[in-house]
Amino acid sequence: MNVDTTNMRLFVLSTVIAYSFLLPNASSQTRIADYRAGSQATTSPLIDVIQDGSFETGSPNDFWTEASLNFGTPLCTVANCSAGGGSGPRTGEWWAWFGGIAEIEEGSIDQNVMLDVGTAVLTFWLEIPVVCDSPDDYMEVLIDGVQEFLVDGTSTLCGVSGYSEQTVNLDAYADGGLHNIEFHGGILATNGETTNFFIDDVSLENEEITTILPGLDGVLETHNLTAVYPNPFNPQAQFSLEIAEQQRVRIEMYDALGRRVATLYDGTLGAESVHQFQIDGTYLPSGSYMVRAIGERFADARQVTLTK
Ligand SMILES: [Ca+2]
Repeated sequence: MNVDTTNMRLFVLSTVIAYSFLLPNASSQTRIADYRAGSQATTSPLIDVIQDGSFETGSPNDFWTEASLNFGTPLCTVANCSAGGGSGPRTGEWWAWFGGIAEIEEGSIDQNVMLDVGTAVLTFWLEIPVVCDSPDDYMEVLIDGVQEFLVDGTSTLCGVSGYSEQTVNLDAYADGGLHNIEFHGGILATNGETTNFFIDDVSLENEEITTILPGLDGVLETHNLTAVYPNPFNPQAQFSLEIAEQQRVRIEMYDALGRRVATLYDGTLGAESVHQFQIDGTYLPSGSYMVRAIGERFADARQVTLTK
């Protein structure tokens, strides 16, 4: 079988897009390479790290630590506590009720959660079904003892029937560590009545963000970055990059001290072509260099030596 290699070669050449660069003098580039600037982030699915956010394992609870000055626990069912002049639970049979007595009352529920590095958003549902007794009555959310949410007796939700959704950004705590989340209420019964804060359906959605640093080879099998050739070179060399999917790509060149000496390309590259890059080290000193290519779905690097 005869293969028309002439036509095949023409076809390959026709898909090559060439880029050529004259590299600047490295001595004029004093900026230390910021490796994070060349990083990319990938995210994982949202994971709710709260255990039993609807309190349906009841009391004593398997996941929440409970405390209440007058009742032993803020966790309630209608059978145990009545509906408190409001909805009772939002879902299921159990909810957390802070208040419920015309005396000084303090209650809390808390649990420890592990948060991956990334984002974290706390969501819960709040109802304050009866007219608030005192502006000083309050319910707060504490993370590691730090107040991140507060509602008190001045809230427009006082006396409103029905739950409303509350969200609190907790990104600052998404650091790969263990954190304590606590709902805590204090009722003073200043005017001889109570204030009721109802909580149900707590979730804490954590989205892990993984940073992929440039230079990690073969993160995804979606590209082909050739070696730089010739190697060693003087003063010109070339390499090519082929990618499986169109994406934004940045190609940078670093010296042996990690200083970026050139940005060879920063923009969108198509998948239909072999992209050929030529570098010219006329104004660079001899030495070892690294060419890093960072796309949205890959990162790769090649070493090359300039010998004059
Ligand atoms: Ca519930």
